[in-house]
Amino acid sequence: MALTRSGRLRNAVSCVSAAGFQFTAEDQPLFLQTPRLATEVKMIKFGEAVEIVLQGTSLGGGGIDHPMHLHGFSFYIVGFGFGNYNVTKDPSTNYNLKDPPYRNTATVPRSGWVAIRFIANNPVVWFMHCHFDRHLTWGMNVVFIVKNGRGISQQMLPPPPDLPPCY
Ligand SMILES: [Cu+2]
Repeated sequence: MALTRSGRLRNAVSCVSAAGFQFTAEDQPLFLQTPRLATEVKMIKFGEAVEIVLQGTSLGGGGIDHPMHLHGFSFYIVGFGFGNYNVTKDPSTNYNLKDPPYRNTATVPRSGWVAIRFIANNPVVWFMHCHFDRHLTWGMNVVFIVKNGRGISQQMLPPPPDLPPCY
């Protein structure tokens, strides 16, 4: 599964598409069967409008649907489709901006994609992951760090004074 975000990261997806990578092709390069060990953290400014497109792939024999859950926010499911997400076509043809569902979990269809949107107004570290535990352990997850805003109510609370220290 590939993850993108509007702005810079959406442009990154355009680059991938321009290179001709087919996320849902029958045959994928063998090296993609082995995930790369990494710490994936995306920084988000407080109050930023975030759009994430979750792209399903054909890795692992075509895969299955993935229930992707985001902690800390509910989001609008603004679009979905099958095959590769097309950054120039899909927002105008496969998005529902009139009455999108409001959820905290969205199913990425097998060999398809889903687009979600939320306002990052809850500063702290948040986890987004596939709700199949097996997939979670395989690395189908990401961490978002929503930065503090300027207002006092837009910032993470400090630790309580009686919080035990780490040793
Ligand atoms: Cu999954």
